[in-house]
Amino acid sequence: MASGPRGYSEVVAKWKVHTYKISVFTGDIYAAGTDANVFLNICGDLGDTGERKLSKSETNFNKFERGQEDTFTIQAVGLGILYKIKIRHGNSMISPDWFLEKVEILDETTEESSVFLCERWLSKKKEDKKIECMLYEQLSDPNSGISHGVHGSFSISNPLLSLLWKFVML
Ligand SMILES: [Ca+2]
Repeated sequence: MASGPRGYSEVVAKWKVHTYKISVFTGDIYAAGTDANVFLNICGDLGDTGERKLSKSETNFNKFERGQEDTFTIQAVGLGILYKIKIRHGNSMISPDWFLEKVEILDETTEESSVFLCERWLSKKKEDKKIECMLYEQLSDPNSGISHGVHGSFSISNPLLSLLWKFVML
């Protein structure tokens, strides 16, 4: 196909399927666990996964229990640099309230990992009574040198900023 469109290989690269390893950490505090369904949407600068249900934990039969790490694998077209996730639960079952510590996502194709701190309740009864939240990437990109490092320590050392950063809600 000598007359094929230019840039074809870049298009293929962008749409190549990536494997994302998702680790969900439930807080180690009283009644932190949930049996409700949990849904996740991962957003990168090239696109998002759409909402995916986290159904089968690869590490635990009963997922999202206190102090646990549950891992899931999903596949999606390359999302680019991950900067935001949206996570929620369906508020089903007897005690759906969930204290989500953090979510870590590893792009197995690029070997880049991203951390999304939550450290709050997703509950109709606690804190702001929301069961969904938007979390932004907090840690600096380990591959990108000093300027990101400065940014990272600034956001940690400034309590107000880190609080705002942590609780950016829908
Ligand atoms: Ca559970």
